[in-house]
Amino acid sequence: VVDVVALGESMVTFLPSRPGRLADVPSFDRAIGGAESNVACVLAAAGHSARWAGRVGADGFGDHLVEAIGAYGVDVSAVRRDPARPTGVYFRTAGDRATDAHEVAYYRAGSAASAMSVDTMDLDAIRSGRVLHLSGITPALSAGCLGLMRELTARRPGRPLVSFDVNHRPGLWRDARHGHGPEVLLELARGADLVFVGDDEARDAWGLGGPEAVRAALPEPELLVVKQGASGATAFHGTDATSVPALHVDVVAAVGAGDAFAAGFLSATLRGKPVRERLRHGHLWAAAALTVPADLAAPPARGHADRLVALDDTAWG
Ligand code: KDG
Repeated sequence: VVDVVALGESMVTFLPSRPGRLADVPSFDRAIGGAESNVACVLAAAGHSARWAGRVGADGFGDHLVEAIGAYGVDVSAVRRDPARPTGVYFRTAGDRATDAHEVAYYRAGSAASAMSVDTMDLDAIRSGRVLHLSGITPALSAGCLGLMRELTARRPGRPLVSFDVNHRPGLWRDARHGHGPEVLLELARGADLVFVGDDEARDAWGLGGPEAVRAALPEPELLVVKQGASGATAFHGTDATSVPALHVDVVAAVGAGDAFAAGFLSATLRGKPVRERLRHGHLWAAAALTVPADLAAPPARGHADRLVALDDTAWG
């Protein structure tokens, strides 16, 4: 059994060659993006078995994604090629260091991934891991994608541990006719076993202020992780709450840090680590991603990460 299956849209990502407004950047470097495949890539790089399930076009960008994600050691056998629709791509600018304000231009409407549904995807392959990792980006893509997400988050005996990163992308929901983002995200999160959400997302989407308010609105998941940016993260497990401060790093680009956090937390979960250590692994892996311009950074080596995680509270304060 594969450790983790991650389902979602991956896109070819174009990173700016220099800082500035989208209107002014003259050239871009190709990279890969997609929150869920990022999680799969980081986990595979850390020695876990991971599969990415998605849909890409029968085009060169689709070839590139399948090859590049496969090169991380991720199993891409559940990726479907769509001859009728293109692979999504997106461009972004460099974030302002202080505010991380950056522009994102998506070219993904009508993409191959937006045609994911219960009819076009192999549900057995998607459910075959110990963990199924999903995000709130997928339901924004189309009615069929939302239907697929509802099916995968329905509580059923024998399902894998369902991990859900809320990943609220208001820009993707703005024109969506098939649902209202905040409502859909809350509904899907209720069906998950493990939920990751930023306190900023919870405030913007649901008007909830602070981790306790988020837990009160989301009592169903066995484990709820509320990320509080540079200050840390709090995990709610039953009636327990565990908070761990984040590491202080010089941020180069925040994109991908949430995915790395989820990957680190999931890795420690798969290894049976206690909640505090899972949070610390999340922070360590996020720190690696925060300090590179691309979405993806190599995760810290296992032995090294375990030693850092084992340091006492004074080192983590
Ligand atoms: O978490 C990083 C992602 O935001 C990025 O890779 C693009 O998946 C993406 C999205 O839809 O925003």
